[in-house]
Parts: sequence; C-alpha cells; structure tokens
Amino acid sequence: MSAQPAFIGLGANLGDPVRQIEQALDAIALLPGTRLLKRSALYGSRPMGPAGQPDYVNAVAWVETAQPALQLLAALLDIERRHGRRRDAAERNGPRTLDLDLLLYADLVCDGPALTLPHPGAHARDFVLVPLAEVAPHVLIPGRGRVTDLLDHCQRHDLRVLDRALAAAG
Ligand code: PH2
Ligand code: MG
Ligand code: MG
Repeated sequence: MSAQPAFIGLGANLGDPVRQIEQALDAIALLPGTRLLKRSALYGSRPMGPAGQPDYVNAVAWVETAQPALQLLAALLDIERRHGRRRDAAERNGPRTLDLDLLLYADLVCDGPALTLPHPGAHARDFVLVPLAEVAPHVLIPGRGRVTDLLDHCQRHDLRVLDRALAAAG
C-alpha cells in the first residue's frame, strides 16, 4: 500500500504529561513504515469531562504511513499500554497517562466497533483543532469542513501553548 497521511491526537494529564507526550511522539516516529512529517507545539488545556482532574497536555502529529488504519490504531494502543495506560475501570473522559487518538486517516470515513473516522470529537474540540490547524491548516475533516473554519465554533478549554520556542520554530 502506498503511504497515506494520518493525524494523531495526543493527550495526557497524569504522571509527567509533557514527558509522556514527547516519548509518544518519538515512538510514533519509530513505527514501521511511518514518517513523522510534523508535530504541533504542546498545549495546556482544561479538562473536558469530570471535574477535579488535572489539566491536560495536548498535541497533534501528522504522519505518513504505509500501515493500514486498523494496524496503525493497534500500534497506537500498544504505545498507550507501554506508557502505563490502564483501560479497566476507567471513567469516561477521566484522567489518563497517555491517550493517542487516530483523528484522520487519508479521507477515510468509517464507523466500526474498533475505529470511527474521522474521530467523533475531533471537529468540536479546541485541544484537537488548534494543534491540528497549526500543523495542517488546509486539512479537511470529512463531513465537517475545513479545520480553520471549525475553530470558530468549537468547545473552549482555555488552551495555551506550553513551549513557545518550539511553536515559533514550527
Ligand atoms: N481527553 C479526554 C477527556 N478530556 N480534556 C482535554 N482538555 N484534553 C484531552 O485530550 C481530553 C480531555 C479523553 O480522551
Ligand atoms: Mg481522547
Ligand atoms: Mg483515546
């Protein structure tokens, strides 16, 4: 299969979130048949979901991969596990050491037991759209529109850039 573009959302709010996100970006770059084309800055964000959990660190990675979508998803879940992610008894939208969401895979639209594309929340959340627009402002979310247009109407979580030097360097 030829290489396909894909976008991955990263989030963490337990342990050492900055370190976990940086390590996950390194692990994504090392996936077989996969190139990390661009990564966003790290963003701090207020939690969506149950109150009382720590703020999140969020980022987005743009990759090109020869792995089919389900195989890429399995590889991402494996990276989550290796970073101590526990899914048993986990609260919906509760705190987590590492969350890797496959946001977009080429222009694939699917709704299956293992994978929904585009990611169902991607179009509505600033902690996804802002870093996504930073790495790829041209990108279209199938069925929703251009990422830069969606930004105007999304939920706000007090997003701020954590590493300004990196953001400036692109
Ligand atoms: N992820 C969640 C639940 N809530 N809130 C923020 N700010 N960022 C996230 O990545 C996030 C969240 C579940 O995946
Ligand atoms: Mg998520
Ligand atoms: Mg997830």
